[in-house]
Amino acid sequence: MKVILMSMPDVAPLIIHETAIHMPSHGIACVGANIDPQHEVHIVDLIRKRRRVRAYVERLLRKYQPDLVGLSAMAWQYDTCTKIAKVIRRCRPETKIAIGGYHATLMYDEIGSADEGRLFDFMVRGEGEIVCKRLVNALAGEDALDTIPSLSWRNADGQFVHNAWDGPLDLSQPLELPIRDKRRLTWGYHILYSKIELLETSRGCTRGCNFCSMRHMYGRSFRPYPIERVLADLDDIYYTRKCRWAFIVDDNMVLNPKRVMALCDAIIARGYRKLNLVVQADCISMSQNEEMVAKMAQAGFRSVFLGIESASKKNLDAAGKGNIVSASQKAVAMCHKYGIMVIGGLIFGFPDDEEADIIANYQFLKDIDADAAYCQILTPYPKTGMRAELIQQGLVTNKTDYKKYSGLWANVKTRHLSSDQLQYLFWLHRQKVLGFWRPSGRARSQGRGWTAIWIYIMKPLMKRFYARILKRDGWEGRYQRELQRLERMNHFPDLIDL
Ligand code: B12
Ligand code: SF4
Repeated sequence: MKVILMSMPDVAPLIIHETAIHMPSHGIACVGANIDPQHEVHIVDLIRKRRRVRAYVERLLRKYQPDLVGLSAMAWQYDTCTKIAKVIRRCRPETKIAIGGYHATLMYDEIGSADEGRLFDFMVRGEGEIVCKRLVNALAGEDALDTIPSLSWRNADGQFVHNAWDGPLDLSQPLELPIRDKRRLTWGYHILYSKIELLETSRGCTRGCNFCSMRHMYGRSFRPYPIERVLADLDDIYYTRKCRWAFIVDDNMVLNPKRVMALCDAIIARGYRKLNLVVQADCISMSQNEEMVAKMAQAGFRSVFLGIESASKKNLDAAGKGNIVSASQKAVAMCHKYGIMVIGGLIFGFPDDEEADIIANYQFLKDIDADAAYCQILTPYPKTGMRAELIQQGLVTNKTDYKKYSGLWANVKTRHLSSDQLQYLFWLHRQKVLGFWRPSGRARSQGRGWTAIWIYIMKPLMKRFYARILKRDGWEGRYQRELQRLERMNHFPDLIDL
């Protein structure tokens, strides 16, 4: 069988310009690697082909003539996913199409009964390594569709049959390392123009944030990979791919500090030189475990995405996070003490938010001296507890257009702000309170080249450019330009009219 797995071209630049970070999709790399070796597998990250998506996909289909194309999509990429499925149907009707990833897992019932559901032959719910491996074997006549857990397939009447889920994947079993070799048809992945690869040390999270999709993906579980397997994966990144930056995609790596310390010890013992690790972490674990943070710094952790979410206790309660305000302050201070850069994640648009809360939130990020901001508007992702609550309170203003569910757009209102006001104030106060990015000493030491370009060339030019626009059009005019830019960002001209 010939298989191509694709991730979508849509981007959501919540930290920096959309061209500054392009990382591969770890999902398709893991799924593809575990398909049996007698089949030919290729993977494609369409973020590297954003200019002429349709032409590129058609070229691939003609060249590789796949029997199966697997598409991976989050909620906000589903619209593009259906368009790409249409391109495949038209160009190569004999190719079977499977959809996997977050949207298919959370919305399989709805997709299966909607018109556009006809575009897909299979849906893979949850983790895809074993399901997709068995699906490909079944298409080759060596397995049976009705026995593959978590697979949705069509019966003789064309109706989807949803095989039951059989629990989260056991990560202690032998699983192939993700694809990073020539089976990957796209390349050029980078974080601020340094080559980057992705690494996974665990899956799942047991915390209860009610805006997060994780519980419905994997159940409330935390499953680590064996440390030897993580090291083999890191060796592949460091020695075989000669890559010095690795982004750890774990849902919440720091949940078990003892294990993190054992992992760091193993990485330190390996003696990788100039290794830079980036990870997402929660504030409680980081603030309570100084020894772990110190070890992380020693092992090469340079940047941490910290889920601060809000400076307001009432908002944190609404998010199911508990009061983590002081934990956030402590976690940032702790990271800084050991030279780790903090990208502070904030969420805006909780039910009681007023303009003053938006200002206070940005001010909080500034006061705790986060090195960069990762700010998004509260998004009612499908099947989350937060979505149910917000709908019940009449606060969701866009329930159906998932294309806008990327964190950049206001799909909710608050009790005090309309959706449009929230969108505007979210943007306005970021400009007013945070202003243009001022790289800290930590950021400068991690990227002397690009921070110098930013400080001495880009920033002065942009400042002058925006000052002129501000003078001519005011804040409102500048905002309208920004909205138009965002609207254009994930608009793929050759996918229209499908
Ligand atoms: C790492 C990560 C990031 C990294 C980026 C990594 C990257 N490659 O670009 C950063 C921090 C930059 C990021 C940004 C964003 N992220 Co993010 N991210 C994650 C995280 C933590 C892990 C994703 C991952 O790689 N997992 C490991 C791989 C192996 O698992 P996987 O992708 O699930 O794939 C498995 C299955 O889904 C399935 N599968 C997947 N695709 C396919 C396809 C086929 C054909 C098959 C058969 C199976 C299959 O099999 C895979 C292997 O088991 C998740 C989850 C979480 N806890 O928050 C969120 C998550 C995916 N992100 C999310 C979102 C919304 C975003 C952003 C839009 C902004 C935001 N709000 O944070 C941006 C968009 C980035 C972009 N592409 O432009 C959401 C998606 C929600 C949804 N319902 O759609 C999640 C679930 C978090 C949440 N809010 O709940 N993210
Ligand atoms: S800590 Fe992160 S992964 Fe865990 S539930 Fe909260 S947002 Fe989701």
